[in-house]
Amino acid sequence: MKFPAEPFRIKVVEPIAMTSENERRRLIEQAGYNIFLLPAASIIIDLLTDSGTSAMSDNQWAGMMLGDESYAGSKNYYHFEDTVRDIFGFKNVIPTHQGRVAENLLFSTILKEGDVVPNNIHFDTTRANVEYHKAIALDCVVDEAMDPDSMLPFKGNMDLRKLQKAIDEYGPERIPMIMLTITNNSGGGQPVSMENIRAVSALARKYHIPFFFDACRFAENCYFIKEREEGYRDKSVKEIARELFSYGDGCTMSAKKDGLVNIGGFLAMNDDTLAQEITNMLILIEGFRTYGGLAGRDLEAIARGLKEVLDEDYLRFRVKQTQYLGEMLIDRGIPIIKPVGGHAVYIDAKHFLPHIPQSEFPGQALVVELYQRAGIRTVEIGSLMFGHKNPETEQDEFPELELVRLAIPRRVYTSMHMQYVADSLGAIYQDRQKIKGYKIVYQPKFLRHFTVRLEPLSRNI
Ligand code: PM9
Repeated sequence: MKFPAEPFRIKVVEPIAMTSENERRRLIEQAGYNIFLLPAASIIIDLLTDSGTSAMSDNQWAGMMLGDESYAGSKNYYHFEDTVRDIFGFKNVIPTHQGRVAENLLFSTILKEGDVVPNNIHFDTTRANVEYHKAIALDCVVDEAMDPDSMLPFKGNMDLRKLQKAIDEYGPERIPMIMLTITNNSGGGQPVSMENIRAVSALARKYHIPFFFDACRFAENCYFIKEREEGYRDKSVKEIARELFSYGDGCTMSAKKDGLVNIGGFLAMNDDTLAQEITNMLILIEGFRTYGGLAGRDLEAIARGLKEVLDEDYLRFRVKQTQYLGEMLIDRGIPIIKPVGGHAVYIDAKHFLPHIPQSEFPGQALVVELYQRAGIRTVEIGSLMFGHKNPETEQDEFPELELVRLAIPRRVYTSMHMQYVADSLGAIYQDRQKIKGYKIVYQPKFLRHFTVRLEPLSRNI
């Protein structure tokens, strides 16, 4: 069989409200054509994000009942700490309530104005956290990452020449840290190879620059290494993870992805002095070091989730379900980023809607159309998320890739749900000439996609 069946049975169900197209048209207009401002109850299939949307297992729910809610020293914290140490291998483990707080604590402790943080591609919260400290978030991913048709097996790899150039140009003293996002979310959920990780680590060590992972989807990345990289087929995903993290000095983690939970995150690192400084900040903004903004029961669910996510039957299904959706879209002629990544299928909106210029947000136009017609919520990763005015030239600048991401929550939707998504997109693709662009009527100063408001352009194309 090409695609495995779901390796779980469904014991609890959450009904989906089947809203009408008219109702959805009214709701999206009220939401300023911003899908973040929609009531979730109006959505049939929610592919906005794979973050915090996982279905927990019976084992995790059972663990929730064993929550020790002591202010300090909860037994769940020790289980969580042991589990993180066992998989990630870092000495100090600092819980946070989600990934961006881990980023914020790390960057506010080590960054100063004018510093540079290279990464394959910074995710939007990572970039915003770096830039908030007036530092430069530098993307050094391989060029192939920008070519939707390149079939490179590790399209999330760091381009070592770009990294070396950054070190030469800025000097190691301006680079307090090198990061690597596994898998590379903003570049299509593409994995990074062990070979590349080893090389980045060697370069970082040569210049005494700390090397951190953005580890949100580490298990999916390790599964790709097992499947695609020579020498790893007979290793367990856990062994691969242990080796991978041994090349780094620490990581930030949103457990809302490969922790298989609805809330939680952590920072882990070997440096005791840095960990102490961050823990002092943690107490100020999140809470004591044995809970970091989480309940004891949440820590228990993360500890159990981190063990479950390494199950290879689960990972095989996870990666293949995403691939199944991707292949159904390819069969319908829809342009997507290839090869299909781990947690999401990314539609190439520039080629889906070539008649809409990036200044009129083709990715967002497709997102809105898909919600209106089929009740499917997705997210734009393109001109709306990353477009900005260059302060020197006053010109609008747009990212190279204009994507619509179909992120698949873990253990939530069946293959028939995927079929519905593929058929709906197939029907929209047939009528794509009728879709129009949008203009912005309100935007905040940063992370504009969360609260932006838009209006459809009335002109017919
Ligand atoms: N990622 C995602 O949908 C959720 C937020 S935006 C709707 O992909 C990486 C690689 C991420 C990420 C979140 C975070 C932040 C850091 N790095 O959401 O703060 O993909 O837990 O994690 C989202 P938190």
